[in-house]
Amino acid sequence: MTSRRNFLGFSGMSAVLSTVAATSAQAKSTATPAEANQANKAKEELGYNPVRTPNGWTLPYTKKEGVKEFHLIAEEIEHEFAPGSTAKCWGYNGTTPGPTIEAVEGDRVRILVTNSLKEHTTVHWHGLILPSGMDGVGGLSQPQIAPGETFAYEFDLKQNGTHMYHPHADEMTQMAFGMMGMFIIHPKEPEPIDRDYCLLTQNWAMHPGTYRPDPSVMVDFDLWSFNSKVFPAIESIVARTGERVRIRIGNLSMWNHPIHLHGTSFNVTGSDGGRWPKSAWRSESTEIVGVGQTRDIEFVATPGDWAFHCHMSHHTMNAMGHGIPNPTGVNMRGLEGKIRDHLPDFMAMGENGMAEHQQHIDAGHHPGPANTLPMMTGSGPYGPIEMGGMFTLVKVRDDIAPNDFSNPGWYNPPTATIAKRISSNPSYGNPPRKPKSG
Ligand SMILES: [Cu+2]
Repeated sequence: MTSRRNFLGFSGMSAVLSTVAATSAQAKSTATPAEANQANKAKEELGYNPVRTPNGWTLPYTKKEGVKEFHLIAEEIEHEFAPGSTAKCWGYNGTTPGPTIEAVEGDRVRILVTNSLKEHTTVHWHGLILPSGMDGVGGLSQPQIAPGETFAYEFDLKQNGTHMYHPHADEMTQMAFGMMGMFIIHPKEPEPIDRDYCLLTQNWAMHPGTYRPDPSVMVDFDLWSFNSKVFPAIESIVARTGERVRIRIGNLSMWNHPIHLHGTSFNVTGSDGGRWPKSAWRSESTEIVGVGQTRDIEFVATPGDWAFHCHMSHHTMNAMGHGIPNPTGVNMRGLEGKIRDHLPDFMAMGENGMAEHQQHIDAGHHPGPANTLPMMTGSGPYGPIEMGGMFTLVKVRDDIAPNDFSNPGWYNPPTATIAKRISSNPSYGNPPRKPKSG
């Protein structure tokens, strides 16, 4: 099997190139006007503004004698991270992440869990205050749910906030394969939020050329995702100018993620402890969401296309190499022919930095392993964006209808507000440099 490490070693020093053309089109949101109307109706009927799970969905429930009953089914699924990379994953009700569960503080919920896997499982309700026997730790708080069995969890929701669910049975494998979801509990009193989004972070060891995540990997991951998708397949966060937007971020991955939003100073306003009192809010542009934590950020939308991403720069890349010789500054031109005697596919790259990789990918130069995304993907109105992984866009426009979540396309800024070229002469101007001492 080709591992992430040795694959890069032979393919030309640094980048993973793909047989598939880089996906330049952005992920389209699927909301239609009919759905928008439904969302409005839902808001009135529900008494809260439902969360939107980009690329995901919310689990419907039935009300039985005052209890909200949900039904999860744990199962193997075919999952696409972005066009060009699919895998056998495990999830709930046909998706990873599983559907978002949404309810209101004070509700009594019954959650049926059917196990359609070939090994046992449980579900732990991460962050919820509940009876010990409902906590979902296999062997500790309950017998395991054997293949084919259905268990019922039932408890009162005694809090509000941004929570998660995941197995507490063969966790290393089941979570590495994608079994996780968000559990949002709204307060009884509606909150002054216009658009409420939730994103769950995860990492995947999808080694180049393979079709199933590797659960044994601890640090050297290939894909970094929001709601199990990687850029450019992650739906944009859409808002109308002036709206108050909340993004709830949960982390069930193996790394902490410093989540950064461009163009605004957001407030960190909540967590699994609910919406904090204003005195506890913090103004930030980057907030670390630690493993096992959730964080809510809120901001007032300002027009533009704004990058929203993890600030670990390797987490905004797809499959790439670690621990290989650094090619930057190395003249490889003489070397290329000699190496091709042994490795006909070898292409020297990276002498002047890594940006040329996406150009090679877009030009279709260098076939990489099957089912493997390029390191950098996605193009914007001015060229390659050179991002992948945990990267998406906050798209704010003046003319977006309430509850319209469809992708408005690229922002068209006033001409006077775009950075522009004023010289192509490398000796232009006289930029000051710090004088050499001594
Ligand atoms: Cu990260």
